[in-house]
Amino acid sequence: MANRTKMNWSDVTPRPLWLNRRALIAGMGATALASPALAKIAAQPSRFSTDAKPNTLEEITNYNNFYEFGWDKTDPAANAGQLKIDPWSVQVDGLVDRPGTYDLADIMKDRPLEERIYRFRCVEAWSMVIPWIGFELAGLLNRFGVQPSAKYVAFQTLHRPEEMPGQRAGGINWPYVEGLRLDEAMNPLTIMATGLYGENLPKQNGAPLRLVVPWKYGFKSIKSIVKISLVAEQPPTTWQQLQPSEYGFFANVNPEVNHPRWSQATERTIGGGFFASRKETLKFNGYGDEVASLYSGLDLAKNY
Ligand SMILES: Nc1nc2c(c(=O)[nH]1)N[C@H]1C(S)=C(S)[C@@H](COP(=O)(O)O)O[C@H]1N2
Ligand SMILES: [Mo]
Repeated sequence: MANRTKMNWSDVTPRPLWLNRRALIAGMGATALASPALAKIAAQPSRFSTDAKPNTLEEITNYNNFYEFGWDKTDPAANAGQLKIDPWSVQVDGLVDRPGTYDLADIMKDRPLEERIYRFRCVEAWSMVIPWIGFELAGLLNRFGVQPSAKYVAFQTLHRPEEMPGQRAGGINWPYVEGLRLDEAMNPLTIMATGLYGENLPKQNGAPLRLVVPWKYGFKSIKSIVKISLVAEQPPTTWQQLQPSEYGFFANVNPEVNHPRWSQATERTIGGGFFASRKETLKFNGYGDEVASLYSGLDLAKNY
């Protein structure tokens, strides 16, 4: 992992891409044109960032999984424009000293924003590299006073069928829910993303606030979060509820444990046009130095 703490933010910025505002607006859908110009977010680079070349903004905002807006990869870019993200608040409850409903500005208050260029691996065996802007979840949770009896964190996405056509269809038991063990949530790699490529998060990527857990399959990285609960028992998660034989609670990226219907040994890297290719999938998506110790003694084939 490169140590970037001595570099300037501009040193890790793929400049031409950052300036490609037209692609961003196109990716956000037509309604974005009505919203005020996005301010460039000032963020510090991180030693956790990968050296790998990020995907383009165009790729990151036009090849999405966000089933609230449809099942096809291009549906979120086409449909997420209608999502209203202002005002936005997050309910915090369960085993905390300071439960409440916090508005987004309050959630972000005093959170140091960093750029985290992370590998992102979907359980469907495709991958990207994404330059997130966000803050460590641990710092946010600590603000609420996590009680010793809390062992897991549960997250919930917005449920607003008027703006989310996928929620008017069946298939999933809405709202989308996810969860982490408390030590996973407190790991410094775990962030809440509020932006990418130095701009506010596009709606199709989970605006205004989404989880990013880079050593786990993408479905753990729940989007457009409205509720965070500290709980004692392992919480239900959307994909585990839907198909428990295929999707587990842990969902750590693991080339040695195949999905029942496909291999997880390799992944298709999105982008590169004609040269789009496959690469070997890395255990914990390459973040083993930081997270493997969380799972010592755990049978990862059983706890998939
Ligand atoms: N609420 C919600 N969160 C979600 C999803 C979803 O459908 N709904 N899809 C998940 C899946 S399967 C993946 S791979 C990632 C995709 O994130 P991206 O579109 O920003 O690349 O979001 C995850 N978070
Ligand atoms: Mo995914």
